[in-house]
Amino acid sequence: MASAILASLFHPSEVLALVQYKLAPKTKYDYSKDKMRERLYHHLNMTSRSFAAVIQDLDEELKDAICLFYLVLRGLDTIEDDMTIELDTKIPYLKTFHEIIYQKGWTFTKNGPNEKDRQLLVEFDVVIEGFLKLKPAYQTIIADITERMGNGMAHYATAGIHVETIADYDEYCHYVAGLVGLGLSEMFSACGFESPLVAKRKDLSNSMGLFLQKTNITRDYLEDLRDNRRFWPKEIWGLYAEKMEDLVKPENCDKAKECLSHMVWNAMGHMKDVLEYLEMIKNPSCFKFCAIPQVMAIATLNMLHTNYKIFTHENIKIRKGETVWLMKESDNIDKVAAIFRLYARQINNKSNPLDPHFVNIGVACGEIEQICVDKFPGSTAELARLQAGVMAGTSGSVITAAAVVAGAVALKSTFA
Ligand code: D61
Ligand code: MG
Repeated sequence: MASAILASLFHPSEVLALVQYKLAPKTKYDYSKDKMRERLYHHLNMTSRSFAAVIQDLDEELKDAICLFYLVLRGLDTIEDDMTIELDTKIPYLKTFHEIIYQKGWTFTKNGPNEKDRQLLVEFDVVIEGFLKLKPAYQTIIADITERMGNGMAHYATAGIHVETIADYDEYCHYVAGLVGLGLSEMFSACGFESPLVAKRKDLSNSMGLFLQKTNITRDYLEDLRDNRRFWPKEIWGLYAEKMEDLVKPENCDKAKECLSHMVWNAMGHMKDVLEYLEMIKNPSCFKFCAIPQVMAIATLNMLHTNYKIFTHENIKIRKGETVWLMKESDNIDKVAAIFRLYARQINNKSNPLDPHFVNIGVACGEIEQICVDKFPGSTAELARLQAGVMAGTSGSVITAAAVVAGAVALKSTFA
C-alpha cells in the first residue's frame, strides 16, 4: 500500500482511490458456508489479478457461471501456454477439453513445475464439480466456447504453424479471447439482463476480446519470446527486422520502436467497436464487468506506446493506483468515454512525428474523440473532471496527495 501510494504521488486522484479502496469494508464476499464455492473463488483469486475483482462484483445470477467460465478456460490456457508439454500430448488435451469438463474427478498433473497456474489443474475436479452444478443453458455456452477455443489453440500449437499475417493474428486472438466475448454476450442475453441483440452482435463481442488480447500480446513480447511463444504477426514485425528476436538488439532500437507503434495502432483499431458494445450494456453490474478490463487495456496501451522498455524488461504494468482509480470511475458510458478520450489524447501527445505511424495513430485518436463527442456528449464534462484530478507533476498535486495520505493515516488510527 505504502509503495503504491508513493508511485501515485503525482496523481492525487489515484491516491484518493487507493485510500478509499483500502478503507472500504473487506469482508464483502463470504464463501465460508459453502466449501466448494470457497475452493472455486480461491482458485479465481489465485489465477487472476484483474478478472477476480470484476467477476466477484457481478450479480448473483451470473457470478458463479462466469467464474466457472473463467476457470474452465484458464485451465485450457494453462495447457496451451506450457511449452514443456510435448505437442503429441498437448494437442489431444486441447481438442477434447470440452468433454473433459464433464468427467467428474478429472485432474491434470503434467504441467511443468514452473507453470504459474499449475495448481488449478491439479485440483481441477472442483472446477468440474462446480461446472456440473450450473444451469444447463450456461453449461452449453461454456462447453461450446471451450470446444471452439481448444480447436483454435490446437491449430496454432501445431508444429510449423505460426501467426504470419494480420488475418492470422485476428484469427488467433478470436480463438483465445474473441470467443470469450461471444460466450459472455450469450450469457448476458440468456439470463435476461441484456437484450437478445447483445448476443447477436458477434462482431462487437469479438472486438471486446481482441482489444484485450492484442494489448497483452504487445506487452508480453519479451516474456513470450523467452518461452518461445510468438504472437506478433510476421506481416508486421517483418517490416522492421529479419527475425522477430532481432528487435531486442540495441542497434535495432529505432526499428523496434516503429514496430511497437505499428502494434499499438493495430490494437487501437478495436476501440470504436468496444465503445459501441459498451453502449448496448444496460445492467450496471454487467457494465462495470465489461468496461473495467477495457479501460485497463487502453491505460496499458498508453503505457506501451513509445516505451522501449517492453524490449528490455518483462512484467511492465500500470500503477496499482491507476488500476484502482479506473475501477472506481468506470460505472457509466459517459465516464468510460471520457477515460478513452483522456488516454487517446495522452497516446497522441506521446507520438513521435518521425514515427511512420504518427499520422495513423493520430487519426485513430481523433476518431475516438469524434465518436465520443457525437455519441456521448456527457463525456466532455466527465473529461474535464478527470483532468482536474490528473494534473501530473504539479507541486499542488503533491500537497493534495500528502493531505490525502495524512487523512488516511488519521482515519486508520481512529479505527484501529
Ligand atoms: C467483457 C469482459 C471480459 C472479457 C470480455 C468482455 C471479452 C473477452 C475477454 C474478457 C477475454 C479476454 C482475454 C484477455 C486476457 N488474455 C488471456 O488471459 C490469455 O489467455 C486467453 C485464453 C484464456 C481466456 C481466459 C479468460 C479470460 C478472461 C475471462 C474469461 C476467460 C471468462 C470470463 C470472463 C473473463 C493469455 O493468458 C496469459 C496468462 O496466462 O495470463 C494468453 O495465454 O495469451
Ligand atoms: Mg495462452
